[in-house]
Amino acid sequence: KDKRIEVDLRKSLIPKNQLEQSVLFERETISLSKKLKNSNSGIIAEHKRRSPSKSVINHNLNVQDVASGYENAGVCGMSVLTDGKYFGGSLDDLQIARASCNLPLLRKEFIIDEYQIIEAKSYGADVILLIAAILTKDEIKQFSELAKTIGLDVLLEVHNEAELHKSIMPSLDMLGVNNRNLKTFEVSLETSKQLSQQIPDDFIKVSESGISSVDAIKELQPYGYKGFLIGENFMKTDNPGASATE
Ligand code: IGP
Repeated sequence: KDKRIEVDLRKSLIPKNQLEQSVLFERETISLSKKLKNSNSGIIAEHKRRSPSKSVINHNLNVQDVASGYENAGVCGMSVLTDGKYFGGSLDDLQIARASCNLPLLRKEFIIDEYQIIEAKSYGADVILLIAAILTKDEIKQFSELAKTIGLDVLLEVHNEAELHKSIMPSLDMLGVNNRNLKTFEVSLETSKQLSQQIPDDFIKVSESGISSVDAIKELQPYGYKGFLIGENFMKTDNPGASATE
């Protein structure tokens, strides 16, 4: 409900057609799914200041340094939290990241309205996240088709079999399995392992959350995972880029 109010407010401040005329909206996007397909350690490194499960992760870094650090580390893509209420992020963070690196950027947000997809592109994103737990099948279809029309990749996030089965459709590029249980905040890589066989081969598989070591990546690769979304483990250090290099 808060998101609804927030989105409606922004919509009245900056109408959609104004976003569509922005310089970044015209920019040619970079495909994260194509990059992951051709990589063998597909790290998507996240900028995350705080989270509901951990509260403060890191408040002392600026987005420029994090973005250029991740790029120098050779990661495949960067995820930028734009949600303010729970994660302390903003659209400014996304725009600053865009100006600071040439990595494909994922707008990490609770998307509930088409407006946020237009917004994602006009602030420099290449990829959007859609969360199956908060969307109907029709919304997933409508939102992912819009994203594809404007040249954005789509990462669809699931937590369980029911969410996965309602979501499989051709307008998605990547299927992400979130290892964090949204109710208990517990993380288990078993979630990724269990759901992997049910994800058709034409989608790039991404494992999200709770990945804290190279060993975890090695453990997940045999299950077909090509992408690994890592936030806290990098952001809790003084130099996220250096931690992503290891
Ligand atoms: C990163 P971690 O455990 O490495 O910090 O997790 C990412 O997967 C997590 O931030 C995330 C998320 C989300 C955040 C996954 N899905 C949806 C907000 C909304």
